Amino acid sequence: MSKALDGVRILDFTHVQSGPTCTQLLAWFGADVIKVEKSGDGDATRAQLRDIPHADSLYFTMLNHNKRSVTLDTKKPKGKAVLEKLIKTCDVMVENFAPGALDRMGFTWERIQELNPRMIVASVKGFGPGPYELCKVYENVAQCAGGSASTTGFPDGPPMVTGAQIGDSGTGLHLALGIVAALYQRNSTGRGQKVLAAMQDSVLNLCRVKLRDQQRLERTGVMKEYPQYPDEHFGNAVPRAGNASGGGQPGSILKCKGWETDPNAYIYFITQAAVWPAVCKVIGEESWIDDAAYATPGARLLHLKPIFARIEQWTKTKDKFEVMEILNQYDIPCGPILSMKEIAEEPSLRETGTIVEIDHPVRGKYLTVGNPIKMSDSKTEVTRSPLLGEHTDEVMMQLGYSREEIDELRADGII
Ligand code: CAO
Repeated sequence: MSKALDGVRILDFTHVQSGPTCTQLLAWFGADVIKVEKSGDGDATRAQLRDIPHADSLYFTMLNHNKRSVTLDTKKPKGKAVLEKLIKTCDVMVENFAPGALDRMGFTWERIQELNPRMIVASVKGFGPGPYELCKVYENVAQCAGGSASTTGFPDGPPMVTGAQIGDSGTGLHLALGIVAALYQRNSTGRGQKVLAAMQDSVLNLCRVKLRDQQRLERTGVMKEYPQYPDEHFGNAVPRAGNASGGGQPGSILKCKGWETDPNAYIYFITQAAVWPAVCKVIGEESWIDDAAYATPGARLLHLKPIFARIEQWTKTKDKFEVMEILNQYDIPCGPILSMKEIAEEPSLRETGTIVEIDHPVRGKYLTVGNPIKMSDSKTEVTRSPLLGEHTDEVMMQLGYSREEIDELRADGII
């Protein structure tokens, strides 16, 4: 079967997490992704958080599937000459070096344009143009600068980062969309262009509802679905809302049977207005259906804490899967808090290819997250990540280098 991005060749100059997640997605859509790494150690993540001596780490393997790996010293003149050939034969260069690194290497936008006017140059940077544009940035810096940390956590606690890698993987996802759009535009213009996804911007994009709330707060001085309402004072910035729902339907995380010993015996419970009578029936509070204090969504906002406390009395009598089963009979939206262990073992996620088992020649079998985007005409087959430099000779030959030239470049420490 053909793939959506068949024929697209990516010069993957990315490292760590943000850039590699982007190029991995493009590879899953069928692009030929050539990862260029420093000879010697390659991408630093190959050796980070290692669980098996001498084997590429899970950090690396889980971000670099379906790619080819080439080692190349792009700071030496002979290495630059190889990179120039790659630029001439690729459609997209993706990079997430520290600001200025590509220019210092001699590959400015103008130089790349000279070599290949159709080349799309896609970059992840920590910040867009402005006071912080030269800063190096990792995941949690982006979460803090993008509005996520100040709005995550409990009202009486410090700002909090989330386990979801919205700064790195989130930005990679944004960049991938920019690349695909630029490829589409190139069909009509014939030209490449620069694509920038800044981590701060991407996090902020994912925190859009909190900028909504900032403006609501400034206009009305209160947000009735937040846990601070009605008893506490709102300051001048969006406060942390604990586990309150970010939308118009109040929700909370509630204990289920076994919570005393199981840290994940919880369920997210949403008191959607349309099913309020069903909620009352399920928890045994049928009088609340017509009681003026509870009958309307507006009235309930004054009593969310006691309402969720009463619902929790009920959820505590059942395990989270029983709660889920019962609530779904009434279309009451809810979600069990699943541990990574439960997710890894979930058969339906294996069947859809969302969780995939991969065999690696050095580390053996491991689990990874497959392509979360499913396409009917471009199926993803996840293949293992490349060993460092595994495809150097193959790619060099495709670029027209002879066996002797390759051996000479290797002897010179270029590849
Ligand atoms: N051959 C020779 N040199 C190479 C090379 C190659 N194949 N590939 C990279 N290099 C060089 C770069 O040119 C750079 O050299 P200079 O500093 O002399 O210009 C050097 O390697 C290191 O690049 P770096 O500064 O990007 O790497 P770092 O480990 O110091 O910083 C990071 C890492 C992530 C903080 C930085 O790259 C960054 O801020 N990137 C943008 C934001 C980003 O993507 N952050 C998310 C990372 S994922 O958590």
